[in-house]
Amino acid sequence: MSTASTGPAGASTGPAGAAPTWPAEFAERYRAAGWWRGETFGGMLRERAAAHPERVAIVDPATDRRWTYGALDARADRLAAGMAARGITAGDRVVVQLPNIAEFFEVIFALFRIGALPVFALPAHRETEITYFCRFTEAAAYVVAAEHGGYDYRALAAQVRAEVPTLRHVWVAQGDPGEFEALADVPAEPVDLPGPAPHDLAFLQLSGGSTGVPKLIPRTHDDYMYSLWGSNELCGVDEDSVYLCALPAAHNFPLSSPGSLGALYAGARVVLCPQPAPETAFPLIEREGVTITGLVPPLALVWTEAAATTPHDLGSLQVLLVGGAKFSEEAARRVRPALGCTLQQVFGMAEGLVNYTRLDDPEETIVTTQGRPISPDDEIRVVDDEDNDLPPGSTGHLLTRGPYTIRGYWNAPEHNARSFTADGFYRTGDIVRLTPTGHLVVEGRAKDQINRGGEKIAAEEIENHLLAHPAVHDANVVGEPDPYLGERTCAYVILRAGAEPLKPVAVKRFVRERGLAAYKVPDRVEFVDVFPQTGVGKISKKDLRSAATADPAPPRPATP
Ligand code: OOB
Repeated sequence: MSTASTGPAGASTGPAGAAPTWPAEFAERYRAAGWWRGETFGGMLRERAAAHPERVAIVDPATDRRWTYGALDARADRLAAGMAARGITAGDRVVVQLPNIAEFFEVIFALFRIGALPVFALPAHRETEITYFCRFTEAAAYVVAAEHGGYDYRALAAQVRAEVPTLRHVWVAQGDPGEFEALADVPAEPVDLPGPAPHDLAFLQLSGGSTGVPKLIPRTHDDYMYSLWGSNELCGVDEDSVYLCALPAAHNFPLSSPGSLGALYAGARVVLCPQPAPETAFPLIEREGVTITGLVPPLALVWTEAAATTPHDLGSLQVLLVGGAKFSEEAARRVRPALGCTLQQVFGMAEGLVNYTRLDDPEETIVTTQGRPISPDDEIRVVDDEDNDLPPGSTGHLLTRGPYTIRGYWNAPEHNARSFTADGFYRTGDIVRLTPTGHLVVEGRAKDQINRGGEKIAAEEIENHLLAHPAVHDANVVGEPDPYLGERTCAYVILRAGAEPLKPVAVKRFVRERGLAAYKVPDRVEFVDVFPQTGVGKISKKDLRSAATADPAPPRPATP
């Protein structure tokens, strides 16, 4: 793997890998300030297991398993030994696509122990996305569950393996492994592994993105660990906390804000929720005494409604984190009365910066803002289109730099030149306003992305798939308001002259059959003759968005 500097000026490439990292003076500052504690994930788990081996770390209700810290630690050692014996070494990439099952943690801690890098795919990803992740990262292995949600991941793995020559192993957790090796057969007698250094890369997270293909986000042990303990302090997570992981475990929000990894850092308990509907989550909250969890806005709405009639006692719940997309003030006001807990808004991004409303903020601040940064060293700039700082209180582009915000994507020099300023600020693509108390209010988005109830869709990615249809001349994808999801996708399509007329459903099927996650299939397809243009003749997405909003599709029941 090349370690040449690939980033903008102001960033340097260290031993962390093929991505720009923090310049030495920043790294020194963050260490001196105590933000970077010099810990690794493997070492952290070892310490927690030594301190309280018998405390329960992971509860997996679907299979009725409860792993103590001692058990998780020992399992990670054994799995690391087995993976190492199969040739997985430090720096190797391993695509991990697991549902919310205990093996997720066994696998990632085994990889952390080796210094191999999990690449965090989501269960919703399909052939197109997984093939891309495996190919782009030259992944050595791919870990799946046999089946989940009625979908056979072995069939997906067979397709991916046929296309990606670097993929030496597919390991299947739970169920019949088919033609592949069962994850349960991999563990071996523990061996001594040198392990990574705190400033090394720990894993690659996926960007929500606004480009044709997702970018990969390189996070180090030092920086991510800070976002965990920093979050724990602000969310009141300590060793008596019980965190319910209701969203897909690999997403940055339930992983680290403060998430499952924050809970493990604190020596607390993680309860894995197989799916986030109240029927599944509420009995678990009651049974396990859950104290804190995180949801995207559409789910938070469903929970507040369901709480009114539930027979389950939700009294243990102290904090509900809501983030991933804008939570409306009206919905935010309903949380405390309905669920009897404190709402904490989270405005975060897998690239780094995470903002929280504070538990002791006035209720008005909690319901009207998206919080303020974790760290005193998080630098926030609100700028105009030319990167000029705007007067306090103005609405503008959010740029940020800090001790847990990346300085560049993995192996993406061209994107990096665009997504980061010369002095290392990340261009979030979010339009925000800063209140006098230093809280951020998210006012909109400049990036060409649809935020479908917290799931991010890059317009360009879907447009490229639409353009692959032989009857499609041109396509533009925009977001339109949705009462439940916040936004949903609308594809405007111009057909080729003389092409057979198409039905919207055929276009949707075409996109789905290209092997994409279901949430990326356009909710609505409209055929048009021309696209509106701007003064200089560019296609005006702004006008398309207004058209979609002015002439919305009829409301329909939606799923997040
Ligand atoms: C979280 O991470 P990502 O990487 O999936 O998405 C980041 C983007 C932000 O740039 C922003 O556009 C949007 O999602 N977003 C919000 C928001 N939280 C995220 N927009 C409005 N209000 C909010 N509260 O989504 C994520 C990562 C860590 C913690 C929480 C969310």
